[in-house]
Amino acid sequence: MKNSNSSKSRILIGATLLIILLSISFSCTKSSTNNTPTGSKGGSTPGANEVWIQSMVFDPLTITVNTGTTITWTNKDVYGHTVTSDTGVFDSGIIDASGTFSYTFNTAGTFPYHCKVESTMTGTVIVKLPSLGY
Ligand SMILES: [Cu+2]
Repeated sequence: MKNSNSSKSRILIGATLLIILLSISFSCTKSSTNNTPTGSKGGSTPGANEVWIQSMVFDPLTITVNTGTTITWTNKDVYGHTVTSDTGVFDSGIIDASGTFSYTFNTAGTFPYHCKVESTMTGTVIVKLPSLGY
């Protein structure tokens, strides 16, 4: 009688521990999916290879990438902007609010650009050959 009681309570303790463990692992799973996203996926800062057009500023002002990289500009303002190469390499045309423009940089070099709507808005893309790692 006493024996069966204590084994019951042992089972109860085991079940309680299991529930605690499960809820801990559940909350871990939850927090990992709640990781702060970056970039246009919903974060508050531009992600890799992204430039945000925000408050009439290109953010980051200068972005450095390897050749072959596609950069995406996202217009976070409520009015249109352009991403226009100073040397005629690329021109987005008007990017509407929440619109994006992407360009793949296959040639190394420095590419200054501006916004045709507000000439005070300027930015620079620096494209480098990938490091060979030795
Ligand atoms: Cu602009």
